[in-house]
Amino acid sequence: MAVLETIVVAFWAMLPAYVPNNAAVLAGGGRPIDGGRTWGDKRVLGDGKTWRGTAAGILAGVALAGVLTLLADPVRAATGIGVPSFVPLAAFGLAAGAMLGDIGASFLKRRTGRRRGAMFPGLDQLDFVVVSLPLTALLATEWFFEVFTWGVVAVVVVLTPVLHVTTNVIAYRLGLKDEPW
Ligand code: CTP
Ligand code: MG
Ligand code: K
Repeated sequence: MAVLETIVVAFWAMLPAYVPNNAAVLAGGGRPIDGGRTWGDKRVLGDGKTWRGTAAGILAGVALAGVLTLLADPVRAATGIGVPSFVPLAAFGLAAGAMLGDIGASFLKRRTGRRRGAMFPGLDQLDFVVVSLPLTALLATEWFFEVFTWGVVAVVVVLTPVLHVTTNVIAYRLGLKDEPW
């Protein structure tokens, strides 16, 4: 695969994992997942991880995978780039894995004494990749290894932090997010 094609495929394949975080920011609020519970003197997850945000994030990711699946054939025909369609378990694995990774990151942040909204460079940018890819490999194994070649994975690891930083700065400037990370 040519470099440009690999980049397009990686971005397309990861969109259902990228969008849940942004949807959660827009939809978040209401009851926190940890119900306000603490472990030791610190919250388990904190007020930044809510049921509503998580559900909206997963739904948005799965819905986007559905739209991309409808678009895959026409885009392939028009551009010759082998963008993938999504089987249902892949869509769910990418979206739910992204939310799960973000929740896991909050757990680690609270354990390490970071308050809600504090930054954790590296983890903030890659938490959702670290869980969404293995979960998808588990749930939709055949699909995963067909789409996520080593080249695609390498692009994802480089591209994701760049996109994450860019979208969060934009969301912050628009007043949608409290911090630019
Ligand atoms: N959000 C949510 N549910 C999620 C993830 C995010 O409701 N599962 C919403 C919350 O309103 C949250 C905002 O999106 O404050 C920004 O998300 P994020 O940066 O992940 O959370 P933080 O507030 O920074 O909290 P933490 O320090 O735990 O990451
Ligand atoms: Mg944050
Ligand atoms: K986060």
